[in-house]
Amino acid sequence: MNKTVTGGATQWKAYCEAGRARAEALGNRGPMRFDENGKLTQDILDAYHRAGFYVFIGVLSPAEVAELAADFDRVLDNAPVARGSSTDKHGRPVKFPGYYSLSSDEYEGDDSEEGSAAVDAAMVGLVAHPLMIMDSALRVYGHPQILKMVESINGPDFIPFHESVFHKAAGEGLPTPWHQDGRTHWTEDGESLEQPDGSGKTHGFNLSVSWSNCTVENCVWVVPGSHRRWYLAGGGEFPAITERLENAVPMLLAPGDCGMVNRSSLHGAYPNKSSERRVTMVLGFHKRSSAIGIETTNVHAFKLPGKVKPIKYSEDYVLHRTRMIPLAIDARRQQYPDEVPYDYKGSYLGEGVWNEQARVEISQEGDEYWQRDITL
Ligand SMILES: O=C(O)CCC(=O)C(=O)O
Ligand SMILES: [Fe+2]
Repeated sequence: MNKTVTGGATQWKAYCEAGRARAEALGNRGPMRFDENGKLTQDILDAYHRAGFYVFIGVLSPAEVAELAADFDRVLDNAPVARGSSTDKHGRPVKFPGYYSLSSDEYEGDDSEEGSAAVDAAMVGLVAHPLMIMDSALRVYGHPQILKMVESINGPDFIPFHESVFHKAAGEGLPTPWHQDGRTHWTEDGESLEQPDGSGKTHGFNLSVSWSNCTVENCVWVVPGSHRRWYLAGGGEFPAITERLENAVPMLLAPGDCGMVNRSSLHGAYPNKSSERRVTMVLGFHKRSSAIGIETTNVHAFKLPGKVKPIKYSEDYVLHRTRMIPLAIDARRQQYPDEVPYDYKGSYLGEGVWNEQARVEISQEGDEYWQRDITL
């Protein structure tokens, strides 16, 4: 299957440089470009469907990047001081307890409040459901260019998936194991139901919106073309992240760039041992027709990843969750009155006006908007 490259620091450097050269040669990066019908240009669509990922450069303005970074650093600063703690290191209440994925060796298995290891920001590996936690993230979710791009991939009737912020701290960022996210739309033999041109049922995509430098050392790597076949078919397995796949390509992003990965692609991240942290917000969308009536195991509709529940997606479930799209568009309109907002044509339930009442409604304990996240 995949050939791997092994060795110490020198070989790792060489692997990274070879990966960078493959990334530059792949022809799947550049600014978002649209044709006269407002659709992504065909060369971009072709490159995305061929490689299974695409890098859009310069999507967010430096001002918006700065706002996201500052907002996220406030969230990090308010992380619980220790596992299970309801206060942060400054003694303030944690505004969103339970939404921080905290990881370290000392930390694992230590569930007690007393005697638990202190948490520092570097131990926060993920913050779940940022639309509720960061207004800047909600505004990105309503970004007109991003949504126009999404319409080109999924058609106008697109619906939400799930959102989170990945934080790979400098020097100690944990790896993301090699995996394919899509679990529903494969044949028995592991062939992709998604057609080479993107038609048919799809698993959607993850869009990594970056407000940091995603370098060869800390970024997500993708195996080009791997979205056509499921590694788990016929009792198969994903490679371990200790395996440096010879054909993998780093998804290099500068602050303000967005990397779109087909959820059927094999992707992962090596441990971040570099001096630069990586922060990326992952958001995504599905075709409504790929979700309604589908039975699967949901792994996203929880405060934090790690749980599973069987589910069949009803129209009502999807209509409720889809309200987050017009809400985000409206939140963005209020902050950027000179921008032409995206005109969402899909159906949803509830008011599409962003205000304090909407904020209360989407964060109602036990009925938060993310309780209807859509795993495919
Ligand atoms: O950012 C990462 O390291 C992993 C992201 C990922 O797996 C995804 O977006 O599906
Ligand atoms: Fe993934």
